[in-house]
Amino acid sequence: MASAAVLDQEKEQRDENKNSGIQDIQEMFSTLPKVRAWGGDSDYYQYQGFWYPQMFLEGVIWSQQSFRARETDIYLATFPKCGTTWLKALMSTIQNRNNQSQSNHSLLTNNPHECVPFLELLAHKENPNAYVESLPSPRLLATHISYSSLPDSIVKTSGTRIVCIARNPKDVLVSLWEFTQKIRRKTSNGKLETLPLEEAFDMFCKGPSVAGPFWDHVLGYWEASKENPDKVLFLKYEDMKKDAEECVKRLAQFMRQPFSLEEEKLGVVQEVMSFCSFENLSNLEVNKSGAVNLTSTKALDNDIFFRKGQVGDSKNHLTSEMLEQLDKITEQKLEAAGLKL
Ligand code: PAP
Repeated sequence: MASAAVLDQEKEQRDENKNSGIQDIQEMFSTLPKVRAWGGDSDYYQYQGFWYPQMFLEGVIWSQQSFRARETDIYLATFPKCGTTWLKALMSTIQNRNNQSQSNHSLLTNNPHECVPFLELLAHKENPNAYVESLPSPRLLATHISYSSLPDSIVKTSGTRIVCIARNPKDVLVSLWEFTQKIRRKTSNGKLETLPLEEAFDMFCKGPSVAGPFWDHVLGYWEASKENPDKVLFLKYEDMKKDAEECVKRLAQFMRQPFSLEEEKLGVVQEVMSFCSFENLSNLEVNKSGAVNLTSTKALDNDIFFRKGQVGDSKNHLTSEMLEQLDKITEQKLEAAGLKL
């Protein structure tokens, strides 16, 4: 057994490594373009063409340096506010449908973000490498990292599967703005920092937001799905709202956990869909009153992940000029690649 002195020495060494790691990262951060955005308490840094708040970026770098994918891993990759919470619920329900029923479903007691963690935020766990290694296969993880910055091993490991969901950017902007309204920094007199919609619009169009620019982010996954449809499945929030059944079946098939004919006959697909619907999830007690610790420092109320869950709410918030401008950017950036949002 190791003596207390040896353990102390090892701990000192670990702390030293950790501190020098932090110093390296801080030096690297000081070379990156940076802005203060979205009324939050963190700077946003531009790294490999995409913007991340410091906590996310530390995780992006950790995952690039240390994370090892497994053949059986399944990833959910999203730009924020495109349907992450919904897809986390659906994917974990599809994956666990044989071990849980409506009465002992893990989503009855956990927000979808607890069931499927964000890879980059696991960096802030006490021992992230050991933690990700301890997760049983097939691992289900989510990420907001751009396709071009994903850890090499996710892209190169032939068996890994990546599901991406995208959404019309006008609704994404409004959803993001409404979400940010609820988590803004407090000023010295205890009031929330103001975040005018015009300012959010400007930031969103220019790029700085979590994993922005939006258009480059979705384009990366769209192109990867065209190149390798067996590895990357590209879904749209609006299609899911229109025909969830078809999307859920495709999703299960892609996850290598297709619904059997027997399951289809028994109505399991409809059960999964209705359990994960906005109406059901947003009315669960856990999502009305609970909170989730996405990082070790910040707990978020579960209800902020459920607002309206509708298509087209942006027209109730954005001016016609804003709507037009966003349409124009979307056309310019995505049309040539054959992507319509
Ligand atoms: P995240 O990336 O921060 O996790 P994400 O879940 O992608 O957020 O987006 C939240 C949006 O999905 C919200 O949209 P809204 O602001 O326009 O209303 C939220 O209401 C919606 N949402 C959450 N759960 C569901 C669901 N089960 N079905 C449909 N939409 C949902």
